[in-house]
Amino acid sequence: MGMQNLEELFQQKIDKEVKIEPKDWMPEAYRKTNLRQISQHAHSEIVGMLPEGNWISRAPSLKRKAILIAKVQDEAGHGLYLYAAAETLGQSREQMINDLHSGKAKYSSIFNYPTLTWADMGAVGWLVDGAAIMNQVMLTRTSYGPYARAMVRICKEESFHQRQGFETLLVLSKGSKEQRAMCQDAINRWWWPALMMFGPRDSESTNSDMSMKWKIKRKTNDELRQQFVDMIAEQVKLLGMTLPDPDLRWNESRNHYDFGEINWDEFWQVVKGNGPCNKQRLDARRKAWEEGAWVREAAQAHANKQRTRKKAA
Ligand code: FAQ
Repeated sequence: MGMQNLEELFQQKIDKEVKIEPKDWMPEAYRKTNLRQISQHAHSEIVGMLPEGNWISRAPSLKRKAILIAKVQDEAGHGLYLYAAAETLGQSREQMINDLHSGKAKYSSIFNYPTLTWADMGAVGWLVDGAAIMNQVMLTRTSYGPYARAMVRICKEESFHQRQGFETLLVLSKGSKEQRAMCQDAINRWWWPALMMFGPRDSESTNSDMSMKWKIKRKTNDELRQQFVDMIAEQVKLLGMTLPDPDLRWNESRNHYDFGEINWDEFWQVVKGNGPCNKQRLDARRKAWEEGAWVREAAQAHANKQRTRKKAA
């Protein structure tokens, strides 16, 4: 069968909502963009453990500490399902991790901001996990089977993460004057970076057209960002707090909230590696990889022994 026919059949499958599975024929560009997105998503989950890990030893109570540990552990699990999904596209996990450590692969801009106070744990849960879910609910229906299936479980866990973040802030919002100020300050610092998580404006989004055609993405960056603003602009009222945007207001004719201009310079600086914590995050990951070498070697030696024993038996 000619290449063109294969591509037509492939697109027909996509249009009929048939999932693409690892052994199916797929255009090389489809394989590559899935590998890019899934591996970057996996890296985000793993790097995303660092800002929250920072507060495990300082959580204000045993209960809060147990919750935070569970959340950070969930992120590790998400990273692992996603690496496994990406591996089905023919790249080894080691290669993906090398690409992260060398700076070749991206991870979400959001994790290059510092977590300065306990209220940041609430703001990260509410806003960062909130933005993540908005994007990931769409991805449960993405066209590549292994990615879609990983997303179903991830979304269940993320919704618990978002609720715990909101509840953390709700407690602070009812607390002392200092606690309320800490809550507002965390919202002020995380709001704009959370909006940047959805990626560049549609007009600047290089991958969107093909990803929409192939149903890897089902909503554009701007559509998801708007949906997120509409949700958070209402939820913030329950906290008795405000969002740091003087242009935020309900627009009757659009049936959406209008909001101010994102600082795209800042976004691209962070994506290029010049955000407040980029260096710290990559250094931490490289160090963890080096210090974990003996565990990987021991696991490999054990697997080899098992194999030789099985052969001998
Ligand atoms: N940061 O053409 P597009 C989490 C890059 S949630 C850095 O629009 P695309 C949970 C983009 O890669 C966070 N780079 O790209 C958690 C591309 O460059 P490339 C992770 C960004 O792929 C919570 C270029 O800009 N979630 O981890 C960003 O169609 C709390 C042009 O952009 C996901 O990864 C950014 N924000 O759309 C964990 C979801 N935005 O690759 C711990 C899956 C864009 O061509 C604690 N990913 N770029 O060199 C996606 O849905 C998509 O990849 C988008 C970007 C929507 C992020």
